[in-house]
Amino acid sequence: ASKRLRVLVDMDGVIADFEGGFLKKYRAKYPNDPYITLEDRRGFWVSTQYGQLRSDLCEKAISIWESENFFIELDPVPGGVEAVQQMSKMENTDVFICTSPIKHYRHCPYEKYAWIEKHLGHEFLEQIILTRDKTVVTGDILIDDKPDILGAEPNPTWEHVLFTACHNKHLPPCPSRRRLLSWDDDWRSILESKRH
Ligand code: DGP
Repeated sequence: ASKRLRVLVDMDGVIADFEGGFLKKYRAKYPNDPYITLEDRRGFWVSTQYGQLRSDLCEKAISIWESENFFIELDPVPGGVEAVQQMSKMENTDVFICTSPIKHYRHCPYEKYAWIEKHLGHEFLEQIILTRDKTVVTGDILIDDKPDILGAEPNPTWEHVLFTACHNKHLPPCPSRRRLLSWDDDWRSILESKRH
């Protein structure tokens, strides 16, 4: 006996494997340049860490996700599509995919729609929120792998649940922030805890 629960689910790093797709295409395009294994990734911004490795690698990294077919060809994160399907079938639950497109807009926004259609179905196109500022979107939960989600609204309505990714798994534990270690983790309990 309560209102509907609104769950916002990030795309890259949460349901679409941005890091794995990036590394595979970077190594294919630049086979003679150094790279950072997923084990050694630190920090949300891939281009920042590549630029620290060698300054010219920053723009080489950027060239990968600005390329046609980068976003549409990302593999699903294990269990992510299934979890989103299951939560969207739950009673009194609305699920939205809340994702920030890159500013090089030639391919990314189109391919994000195409990825959702391919993996979640045509009906799920109704559930897409493309925004560079997630703080102005209202919801009960935001499942996102980015540690710091800031924007125009200093007090977002949602609780940010940090989804574990290669770049954030070494961050010191923060008692006030809940984590999902993977889609095998207990996301159902987190949803239920917000239904009051
Ligand atoms: P989101 O996961 O919704 O917060 O979107 C962030 C996007 O930025 C996602 O497509 C991954 C991408 N990204 C990762 N590293 C970098 C980077 O170093 N520079 C830029 N411009 N985008 C990056």
